[in-house]
Amino acid sequence: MDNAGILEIIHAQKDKALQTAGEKIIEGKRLSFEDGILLFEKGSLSFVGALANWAREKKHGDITYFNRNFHIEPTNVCVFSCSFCSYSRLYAHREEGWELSADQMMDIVKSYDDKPVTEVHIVGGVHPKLNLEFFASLMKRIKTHRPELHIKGYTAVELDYMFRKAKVSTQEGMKILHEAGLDSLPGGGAEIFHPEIRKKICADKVDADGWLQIHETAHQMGMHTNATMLYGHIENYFHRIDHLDRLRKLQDKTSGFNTFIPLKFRNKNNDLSHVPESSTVEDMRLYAISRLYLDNFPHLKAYWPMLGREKAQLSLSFGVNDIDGTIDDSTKIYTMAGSEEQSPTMSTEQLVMLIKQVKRVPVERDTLYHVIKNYGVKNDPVEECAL
Ligand code: V47
Ligand code: SF4
Repeated sequence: MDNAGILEIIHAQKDKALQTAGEKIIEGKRLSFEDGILLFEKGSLSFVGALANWAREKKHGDITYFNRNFHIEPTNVCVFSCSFCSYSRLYAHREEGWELSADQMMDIVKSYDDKPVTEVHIVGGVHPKLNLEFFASLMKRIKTHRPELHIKGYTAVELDYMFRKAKVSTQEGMKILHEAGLDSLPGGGAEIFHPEIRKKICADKVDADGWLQIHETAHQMGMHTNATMLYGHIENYFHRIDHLDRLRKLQDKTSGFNTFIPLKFRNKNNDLSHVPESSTVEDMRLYAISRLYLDNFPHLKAYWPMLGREKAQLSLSFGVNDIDGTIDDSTKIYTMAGSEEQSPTMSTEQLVMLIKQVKRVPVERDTLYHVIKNYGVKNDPVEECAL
């Protein structure tokens, strides 16, 4: 949509405060904390959606990124018991879970030897017996075997535990892992930063300042990281904007975040199962407002194994410009929490079709958003395919 089109939508807006917020966006001015709350309280899906789509197209046009990746989940044994988690098992019940040895994880890496994947995403529970030395040695083995494979690994929650146990500072611990081969950090473990909610859903794990400090340290060392927000449970609009605001502030300081990934709370098999899941309209409004509030984040990702394929397609009109990767059925976090994607795998062709079906341009990227292949070649017909 061009500027005239979006201005028409803004001027047709009857609520004056919303109109002013819309004008700020078009003029390249930053939304205040109060603007963010206002958009959540009063912004219709069509209003915030049109603005977010305008902002997305201004930054990226129709380009929609994906990558070829797989996950390794070393264990689901965890010292913590977050109330939203369907995946973890306490050490006392570890026979119900899994613990992969370094050799088993290397076998997973080797099983991709003939596949053109560019990223391995390593994330799991916080196992009391797996330590910094173990994971540094795993990094070295992966890099020796396949040096060009980008390792995106360990949430700030896993790192905080690992570093404290090894009695090293964040700087020292991060340096050890980075030198061993860790390339970037995923965005997990952020949940909701505000202590009012954090103490109710994940009281014991690293707090907001600790999470942000780990990411800041990674940024200072030249590593890029992602950020997430687990939404749609017991938080309210204030907590969401507070979360986005803390991320925006750190990004102003470091520019180290690549991508923001809202994670929709799924309510099967966990202690928050009584909380209904958010509606699709709320999901799309959240994507849109995230795009608008996080004006300094280059990318907004819809993680399709959690959201489902059709909603991921829809999100591409509400600010999203990335839908993660092929995954290859290598993650259990969302299948165990009730996602409709019970075996999350998409071939590159399916991802390309998914994006083309909603008239966007698929671009395969690596983890750091270097273009590997642009599938938007002129005259390439948009084919239909049953997904
Ligand atoms: O931190 C756990 C979330 C996260 C549930 O950086 C749940 O590219 C919804 O961070 N419902 C881990 N979410 C996964 C993660 C991630 C995923 C994809 C891409 C990237 C990236 C990072 O999963 C946890 C937590 O917020 N989670 N349980 C649940 N029931
Ligand atoms: Fe453990 Fe992560 Fe699950 Fe919390 S969300 S219980 S830290 S695996």
